[in-house]
Amino acid sequence: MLVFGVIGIIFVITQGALVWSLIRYRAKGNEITEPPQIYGSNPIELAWTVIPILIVFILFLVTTRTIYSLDMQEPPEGALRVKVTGHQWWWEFEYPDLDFVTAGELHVPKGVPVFLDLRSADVIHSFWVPRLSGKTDCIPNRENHLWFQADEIGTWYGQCAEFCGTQHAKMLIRVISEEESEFEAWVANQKLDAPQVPTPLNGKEMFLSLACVNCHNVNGIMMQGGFAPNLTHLMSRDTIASGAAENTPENLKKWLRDPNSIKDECRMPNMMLTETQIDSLVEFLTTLK
Ligand code: HEC
Ligand SMILES: [Cu+2]
Repeated sequence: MLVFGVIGIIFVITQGALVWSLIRYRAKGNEITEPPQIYGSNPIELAWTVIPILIVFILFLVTTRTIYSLDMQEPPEGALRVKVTGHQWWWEFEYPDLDFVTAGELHVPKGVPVFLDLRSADVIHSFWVPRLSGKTDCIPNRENHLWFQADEIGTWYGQCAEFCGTQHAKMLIRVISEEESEFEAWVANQKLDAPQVPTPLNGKEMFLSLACVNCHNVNGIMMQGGFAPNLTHLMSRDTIASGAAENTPENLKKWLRDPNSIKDECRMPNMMLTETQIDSLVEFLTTLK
């Protein structure tokens, strides 16, 4: 507001002088006379050098103070902490104080500061949800920080903002801010192991028998992966592959038939599965509520 006030006053003075000169010195009739030309008034030269320098100096002081207060390196009191890891081409969200991990969609409670530790598993990515905060890079072997607070309920769309390879454009972010109680319910569910539901088509056995488990973790069922999105509560997400497609059984089938059909060259290989295998896998995946 201070900066706005200062530039507002300058705007009114300069534009006022301009308009006043236009009216006061406009040509009358056909007579064109040049107004007096004045050179080298020391007091005036001095004034319009020193005053702008002072103004710029004050603006510099107040903006650096604000920049430093935004560039917070320690979480503010009561903040929710999330470790964000950028992968080619998906986002991993770990809640260290709550002890679970998810992917693609970041749930936060409304009105609570969220403090992010930003890292990368491979190349440089950049976390950017424009309506919540500025962008901050995720750099391998380095930890950057970012914090934001969503004061309204809603879904806030974001995007990796540092070119990171072929599927950079499909490395989307969704931040879902919800009422405290809804968030608590979501957390309680995320902390649970995968539900043990019967799968008549042998979906679970199929999943365990294939290479899926080398990359994906499903808490309570198989924990030797970790290079790929944790699937324990896959069905609690609205989208798959970091926003590349809606999370529907049809899209899961399409994904398993060939992940490249949704996200070309992505880091999940085409597993050359048969339709029977796919049906049985999707049966299992859709139990992961
Ligand atoms: C070589 C490692 C690897 C193997 C093997 C693998 N996946 Fe994946 N999977 C990935 C990666 C990496 C992604 C994320 C791709 C992206 O979004 O760019 C992924 C994404 C997914 C997703 C979307 C998850 C989400 O939250 O968006 C599902 C579902 C999935 N895989 C299921 C499977 C199943 C079922 C199998 C076994 C048939 C399997 N995957 C085998 C690496 C693997
Ligand atoms: Cu990117």
